[in-house]
Amino acid sequence: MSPAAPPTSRVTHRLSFVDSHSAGEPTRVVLGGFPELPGETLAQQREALRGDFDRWRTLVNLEPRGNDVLVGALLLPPKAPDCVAGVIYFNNAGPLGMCGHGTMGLVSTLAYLGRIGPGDHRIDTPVGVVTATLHEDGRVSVANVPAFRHLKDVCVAVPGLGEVRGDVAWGGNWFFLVNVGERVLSLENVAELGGETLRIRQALSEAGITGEAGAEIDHIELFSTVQDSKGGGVNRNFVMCPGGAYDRSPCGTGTSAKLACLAADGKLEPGQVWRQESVIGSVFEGQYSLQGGQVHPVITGQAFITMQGELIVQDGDPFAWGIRP
Ligand code: PYC
Repeated sequence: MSPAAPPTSRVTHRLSFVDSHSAGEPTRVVLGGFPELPGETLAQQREALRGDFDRWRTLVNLEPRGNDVLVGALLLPPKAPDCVAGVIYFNNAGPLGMCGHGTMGLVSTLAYLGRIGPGDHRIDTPVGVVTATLHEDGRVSVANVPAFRHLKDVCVAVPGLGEVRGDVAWGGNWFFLVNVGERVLSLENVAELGGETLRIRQALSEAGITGEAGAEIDHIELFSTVQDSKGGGVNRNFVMCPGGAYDRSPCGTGTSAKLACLAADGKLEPGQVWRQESVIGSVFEGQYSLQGGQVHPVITGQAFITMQGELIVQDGDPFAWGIRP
């Protein structure tokens, strides 16, 4: 009997990566090994990823190498001038527009690799250029794309919940933001919150309620304000992401959408700091400036590197491209 081929001879692909988490939400930056995506713009390249190259997304993000919470960040040459990097974000459901926590992870990864230092860095994304500032203490501020409220106080009938009211807002992704008053948003009730937000999303879709130009509202954000022992207000959120996993961080694009709603209601002045807690108690700070009447959010948080290595594909692995339906 001839001996089995040594495992290394069966390796067909190697993808180098660095993992991090930002306020608890993981990001996997793919540095190399991904095939070239066709397209003149990052938006076109994102559509190529959604189409013919989708199995590369599932290889990176899905089990057995990834999980439902993980956000992938494919590092690419930028298309826009003066950018330090281009990036396409994606999760277990498909490509994302922008990703706030992912940008903190990307910037911290580039710093960890010694490719950038403290200062301002322009990053090209499929929804526009964002500027991220790496601070001396390791925190990252992301000057996001302009955010705005599209619809106020929309009512949707949700099975088991009755009429749910919320605002539709853009913060780099589309959000439906629901005020749940003083309800406790915590790790103890994430299963219940997850079920409710998925039902809200389904109800919005069935009712034909969308973002601008019929865009799907794929993120649902519940928010509460609870008084702390000193009489101050603690702002928490629970954000359901497109693939059915909740955001462990306060969600950079979700916090941006929230700032747009606060600005539209006259509840937050330009430059005023908004502390947004996540359902796990981690914090992003947000503030905005008004430029030409548009809300320009800046979200600050910190990412930590957790892992570095290679994703390996071996010939004959039935789950090489992820565990998919
Ligand atoms: O931080 O913007 C964000 C985000 C989007 C999805 C998960 N996190």
